[in-house]
Amino acid sequence: MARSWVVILRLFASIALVNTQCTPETFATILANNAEATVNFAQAVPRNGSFGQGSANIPFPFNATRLPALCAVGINVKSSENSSYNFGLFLPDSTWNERFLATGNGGLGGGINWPDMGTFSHYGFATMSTDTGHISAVFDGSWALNAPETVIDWGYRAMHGSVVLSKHIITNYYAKANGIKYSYYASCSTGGRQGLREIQLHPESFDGISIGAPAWWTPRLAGSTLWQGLYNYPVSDSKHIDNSLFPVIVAEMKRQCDPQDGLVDGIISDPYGCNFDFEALLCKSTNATKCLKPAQLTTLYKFYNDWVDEKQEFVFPGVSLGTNPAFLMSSISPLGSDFSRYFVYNDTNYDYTKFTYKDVQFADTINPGNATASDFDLSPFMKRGGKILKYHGTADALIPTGSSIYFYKKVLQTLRSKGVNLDDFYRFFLVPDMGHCSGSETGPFYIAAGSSSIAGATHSVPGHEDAEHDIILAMMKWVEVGEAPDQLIATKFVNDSATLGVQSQRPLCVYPKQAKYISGDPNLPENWECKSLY
Ligand SMILES: *[C@@H]1O[C@H](CO)[C@@H](O)[C@H](O)[C@H]1NC(C)=O
Ligand SMILES: *[C@@H]1O[C@H](CO)[C@@H](O)[C@H](O)[C@H]1NC(C)=O
Ligand SMILES: *[C@@H]1O[C@H](CO)[C@@H](O)[C@H](O)[C@H]1NC(C)=O
Ligand SMILES: *[C@@H]1O[C@H](CO)[C@@H](O)[C@H](O)[C@H]1NC(C)=O
Ligand SMILES: *[C@@H]1O[C@H](CO)[C@@H](O)[C@H](O)[C@H]1NC(C)=O
Ligand SMILES: *[C@@H]1O[C@H](CO)[C@@H](O)[C@H](O)[C@H]1NC(C)=O
Ligand SMILES: *[C@@H]1O[C@H](CO)[C@@H](O)[C@H](O)[C@H]1NC(C)=O
Ligand SMILES: [Ca+2]
Repeated sequence: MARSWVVILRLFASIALVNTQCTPETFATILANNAEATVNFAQAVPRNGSFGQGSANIPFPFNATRLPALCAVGINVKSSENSSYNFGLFLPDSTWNERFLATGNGGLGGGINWPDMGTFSHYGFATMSTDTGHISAVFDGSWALNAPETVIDWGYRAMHGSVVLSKHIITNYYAKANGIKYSYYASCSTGGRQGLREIQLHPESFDGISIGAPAWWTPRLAGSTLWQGLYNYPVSDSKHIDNSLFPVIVAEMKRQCDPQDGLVDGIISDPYGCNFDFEALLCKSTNATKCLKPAQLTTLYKFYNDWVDEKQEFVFPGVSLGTNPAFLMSSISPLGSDFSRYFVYNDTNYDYTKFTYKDVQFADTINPGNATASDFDLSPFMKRGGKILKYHGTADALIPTGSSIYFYKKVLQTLRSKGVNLDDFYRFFLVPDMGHCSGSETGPFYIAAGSSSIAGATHSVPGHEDAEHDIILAMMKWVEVGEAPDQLIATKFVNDSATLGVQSQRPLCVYPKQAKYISGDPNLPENWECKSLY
């Protein structure tokens, strides 16, 4: 089955033909009836060529490289009286697979994601990414100050407008009678939120989406990011945990939780099943180092547990056991403080050290840019045949893993009474030990999703370019052939370099199932099985 699938894809790739020129005039003609859209450029890129906008594209300063021969296009769209956004297209020449794939952004950043577009163009997709209406670094939210129209572009408007116009452009550019066969989306983090928001507002946009660690609950995530940083301040306080203790904390979590999942392998496969004894970190004498004092332990408790308000109401999940706390604890992340300053209070001098739950409640009422992807009734997307593959690392310090579990459960609570079986259209995979969107020291994590390119590979999983190992191919197979993935096999390459070969592979299971070790070499996927815990 897997092999014939690849053959089918190759067949599509070989029959697509372009009969239009890659020039600004071509696209100006296609957009002639759209008063808001302007062509910035159209540039032919030869096979194995590169494309990008250099350092002017702050979050994506590196060119996409080793591209298939394609046409790179830039379009500007006026979105209100005083705002506009740009989007870019990579339109493969003879290798077009008659499919469209859009990708997204990271953090609060703005810029066209040419690198991920390049990765996905290798499958044959015509790819698109938008700058969301501004140019900024991932950790910079200052652009939002008194710019409500730009915040709306970032929230959802730029993505939707870009998707609609891209489909129009692609259909006309290739001049194929049947137009686009299938439309997809793949991205992580803010990109995950953008994809979810798009299918909530416009279920018709995509046939399938691959979503990683989505930043879906915007005011809560930003608020919690700030709140978790504030636990550890001021530095002079006895509750402060110094940077030097973070490795000690992670090591103790690994020591206790790694074996509790059934196999000592340096990987905490089930952080939620770990019965962790925090007090094991307590200092045993007054002069002891590499240990915590009682006040510090209280900070740690808060950090690894859900944030609840004074009335014990849930606000946002904490990070999971095994996550390195350095990202949120060693400084106050602008992802939290900039959001309050520039999106909520419009005040550059806002004193974020006074931040409390009341500020989260206020941010909830504003919901800047209407960005929050909290329409849990995904049945319109399901009814049009849409499929969702979602993944989240269990050691994510930027976006707590629990926020994806919470989202999943909310959708379940919304749809189960309607007789829906989530597995029929929405499958969720936890990736043990993976950090934010990609990366793990020892755990297999690589599934060829967006924002996770690997050294020595243009795309996909070298040596395993099939729907069992590659989430993009799994998504296509589910949408186009109707075969859903019961598991995905994640790969760990030696030193994360595809040219050095595979170190280990392991199944990722459809939530809430978990991979359990059977016997034999634990680096081989066949020695694991996906099991229900009850
Ligand atoms: C493709 O381009 C890269 C540089 O991006 C270069 O190192 C490589 O040799 C080129 N390969 C071919 C086949 O031309
Ligand atoms: C990146 O791509 C642009 C556009 O094709 C090109 O002008 C530039 O030279 C490239 N930069 C590098 C470092 O290859
Ligand atoms: C656009 O105009 C409105 C109304 O004058 C103003 O509030 C806003 O700051 C302007 N800029 C943006 C990017 O929204
Ligand atoms: C800040 O500006 C946004 C629009 O950009 C508005 O919705 C919000 O109410 C303002 N905040 C305050 C505290 O006035
Ligand atoms: C702790 O350190 C202080 C100062 O260095 C020293 O005077 C004291 O004897 C030490 N106490 C113990 C129990 O080692
Ligand atoms: C925000 O989006 C929701 C749909 O999720 C819609 O019902 C609502 O009208 C939107 N609000 C604004 C202010 O655009
Ligand atoms: C992997 O990286 C380590 C540390 O940088 C290095 O010592 C080792 O030689 C590398 N392995 C291979 C096969 O390149
Ligand atoms: Ca383990």
